[in-house]
Amino acid sequence: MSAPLTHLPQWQALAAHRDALAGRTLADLFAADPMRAERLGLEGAGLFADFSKQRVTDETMRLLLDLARARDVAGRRDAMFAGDAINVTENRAVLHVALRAPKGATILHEGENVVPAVHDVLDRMADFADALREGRWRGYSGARIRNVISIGIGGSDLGPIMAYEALRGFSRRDMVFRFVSNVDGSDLAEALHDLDPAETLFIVCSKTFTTLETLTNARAAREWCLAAFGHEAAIARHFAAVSTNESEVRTFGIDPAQMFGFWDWVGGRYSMDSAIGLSTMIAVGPGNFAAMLAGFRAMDEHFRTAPPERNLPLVMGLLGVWNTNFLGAETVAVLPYAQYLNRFPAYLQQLTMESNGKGVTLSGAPVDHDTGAIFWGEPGTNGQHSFYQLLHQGTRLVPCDFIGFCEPLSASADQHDLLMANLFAQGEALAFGRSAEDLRAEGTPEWLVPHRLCPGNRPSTTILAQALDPRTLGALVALYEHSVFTQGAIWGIDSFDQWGVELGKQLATRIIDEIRAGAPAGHDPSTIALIRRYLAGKARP
Ligand code: G6Q
Repeated sequence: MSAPLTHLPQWQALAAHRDALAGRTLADLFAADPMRAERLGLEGAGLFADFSKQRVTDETMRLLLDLARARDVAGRRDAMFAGDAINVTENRAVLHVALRAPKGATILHEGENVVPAVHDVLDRMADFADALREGRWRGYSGARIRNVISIGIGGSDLGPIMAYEALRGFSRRDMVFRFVSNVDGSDLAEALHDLDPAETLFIVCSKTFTTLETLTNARAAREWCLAAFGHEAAIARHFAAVSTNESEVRTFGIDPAQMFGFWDWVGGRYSMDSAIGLSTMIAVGPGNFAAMLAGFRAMDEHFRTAPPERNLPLVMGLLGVWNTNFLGAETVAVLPYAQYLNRFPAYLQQLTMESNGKGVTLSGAPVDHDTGAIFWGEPGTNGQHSFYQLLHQGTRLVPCDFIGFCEPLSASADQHDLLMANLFAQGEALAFGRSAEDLRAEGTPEWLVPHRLCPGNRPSTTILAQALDPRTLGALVALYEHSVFTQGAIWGIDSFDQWGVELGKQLATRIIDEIRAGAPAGHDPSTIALIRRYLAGKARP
């Protein structure tokens, strides 16, 4: 792996192939090969993905798979499943796949099978979730718990909130679930403003239990509880913790009996299926949580065993490399046609951008190519009435991931048909556009033709599943996890660290002291002037 990636013959073959393909549009590719939709439709773990609207040919796929072989993606995948310390900069194993391993499986970490411990925690979570759902777990005053507030940030928040929203249709409708992450006090204030402390349980989710935002919100929540009950003993009935750090959990005052653990081999953004998903389990019940884990597991197995050319995450990851490095796309739009997936793009932003937003290789050398794309998106059809204009006629190439489901969860069948018709229409319009000839034939005046023309040739993937149920959600998340893995393996970067977020944290810690002292110092002139202006504004009556 020492030669720079772009010097590899497999990379250069792809670059030459891209040049040879130049000028051939998606319309040309479909005209020459009407069967491509069949060949480029892949299935796995209950998901179907149509890759035929990507700007590739069989030759592109062959060359991409050559690249995957040259970069030993399969070997690195096996190393992940074997518990090797593939997070090299933190010297850690990356074993989120163990979180969904079945009871009885063996996954070794430093010689020890971690699966029994995973299932012990899952069993404890299930007992606690059932006790809450059945009203056996009562608050300090004896009232039934009706509100669950999850406090966490980043990987300890985005997964739980996304999963809760996604599976709302499966959740307890007589309970309230809210998620607080921002250190902006208004986040907690809004979450609590209409709640009765006697009926409210806080789950403090923090792997390290030292994160400033989470601990600040947790302390404020504690004060809110103490103000209501006037007694420390109330905390034990109204707080649970999810963490790897038992001593900090104790110091905070949460009884370890209500602590649910996980391990340093679970990265924050890969933790929604660990105890970090406790709020999800309380909302949807242990049975549905187990179904979600089964979905994750099915995709893990597919990724591990499916042949490369039929391997969904591998192919999806490789197509991302193709779009980023060979077609020059800078972003990926994630467009779920499911309102319940409204937090899915935000979840994916962390999964993809914190994982693959890296500028050096595993050995510390600067990369000589682009890495992770910018992920963004909104549920369809809302996005159609805002930013899709740029997708259709703008100057940038934005590959899109459309996600849709055959069965509606709550909409009437008719409304669901309408929703799905929009999804199919968008993929078609992006790929094939609208020609000047068509417009003229329709009677469009000549001066308006260039404005109405849609050039097409804009790539997309459409992911279709039967229904947005727990199992499908697990499979969908695992699909993106392993696609991110594939890209990281091709680029030769560490997809599992996140050093870039440290600097801002360190500076903020310094600046808060300076704000409190009213004396900014040691920053650039712009930052000093901004802090001074803030201090002056704050002092104003
Ligand atoms: C995720 C990151 C990061 C982390 C948060 C919260 O991969 O490491 O988003 O999840 O900073 O950290 P704690 O769980 O330790 O509070």
